[in-house]
Amino acid sequence: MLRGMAEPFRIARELVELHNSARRAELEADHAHLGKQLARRGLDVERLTSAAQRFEVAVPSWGVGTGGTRFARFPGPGEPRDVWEKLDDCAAIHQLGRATPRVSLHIPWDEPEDPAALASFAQERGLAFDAMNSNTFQDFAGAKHSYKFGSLTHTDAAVRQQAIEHNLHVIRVGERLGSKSLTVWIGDGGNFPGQVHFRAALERYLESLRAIHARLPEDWTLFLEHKFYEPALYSTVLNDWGTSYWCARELGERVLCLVDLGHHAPNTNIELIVARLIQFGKLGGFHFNDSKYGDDDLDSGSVHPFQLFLVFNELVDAARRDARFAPAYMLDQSHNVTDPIESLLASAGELQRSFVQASLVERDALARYQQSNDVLMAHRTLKRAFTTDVEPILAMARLRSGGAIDPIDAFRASGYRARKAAERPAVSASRSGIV
Ligand code: RM4
Ligand code: RM4
Ligand code: MN
Ligand code: MN
Repeated sequence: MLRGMAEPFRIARELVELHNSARRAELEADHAHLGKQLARRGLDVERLTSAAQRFEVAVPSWGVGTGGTRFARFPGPGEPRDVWEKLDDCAAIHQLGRATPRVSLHIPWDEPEDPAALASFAQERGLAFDAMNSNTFQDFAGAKHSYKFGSLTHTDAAVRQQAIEHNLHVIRVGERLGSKSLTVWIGDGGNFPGQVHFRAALERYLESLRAIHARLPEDWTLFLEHKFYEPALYSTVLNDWGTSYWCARELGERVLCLVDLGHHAPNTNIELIVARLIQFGKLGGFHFNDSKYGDDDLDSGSVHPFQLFLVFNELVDAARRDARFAPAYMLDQSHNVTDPIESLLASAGELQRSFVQASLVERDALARYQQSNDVLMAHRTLKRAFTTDVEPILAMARLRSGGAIDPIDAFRASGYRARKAAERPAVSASRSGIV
């Protein structure tokens, strides 16, 4: 780590204050006006603003680097070159948006040589660590066995053992960072009919997960992340939420399902899956993103904002019924053509927006319309919440939490990216990547 030559550039507090002072009066007027409108519906704008202030979503360490497709990657200027610089970017995101105090690390992409040093580096920047992510979907230099034909479900026990040990290593790193959960996503599956014995592969998955679960620290949670295709393009081992649910149930109480919005076929009713997993007590967390065709190609809320709202509608409903309900929220998206910091700021804001809109749903009225089969009015109840412009609540939440009223404007005005481009000359092999 070549750190310490010159202090890296940080966005000055005064810049954020200047930004806010130019916008504060208009925001106060808009917030007060929205407050009056919401009061007519029996809603308290102050409570909603505090709820928005409490909303948190973790950012993925890999998300601050530019992503790519299987055709090409077009690196952006000033990209972070190591985990330290990634944390600097995550700190800038949290400084302006105030909704992302935790970072989710991918090992070995962001393997810290010294976890204790990384933990205090993060703490100095007001950051902590969220779920750890293991990576057995590619080969790394020095590995004895290849994952070309699978990892935790490989036909060869020695390969499975290597993948198990990797996950245990990730847990150990996470313990030193203060993380409390491990997310396991594998690329295992088949490209040809006949290649994989479906049931035998799932048995091997369970056996490997049992070995990891046996060594899970007592206060940790294990998240199983399903995905219906890619990199395996004919079948995957943990292909859908039903399989994930069954495995989580077989494995034990501290094993929960994680829903990545991009890991379903187009048109899948994801909010219904969310409701089912809540009902069965197995919803552990989310990877948020959006997509038109597949996986994490697009930013949260950019193509299907109504779907995002409907997902949060289930989450808010569940939280009202059970105060302990608190799934882990993470962003997991590939930023190929935008500045990753801007995309992450915007995406965290989109989640917050959906959360606040879902909090506006008049649930007693909705229950009455459902009971009497008043279909149109039930639907309109949701639409009324969804079509409310809650931006003044989001902006006020940021202002009150010490962030920027318009974080993307403030980010651009700060000149952060240009400064980083000067500070961080490109290196040829950046380890940040997302598929
Ligand atoms: C594209 C398209 C082109 C091919 C590239 C590599 O999807 O099919 O024809 O040249 O892939
Ligand atoms: C996968 C999956 C994992 C993520 C990797 C990079 O599709 O979403 O959660 O860690 O991509
Ligand atoms: Mn994911
Ligand atoms: Mn994905």
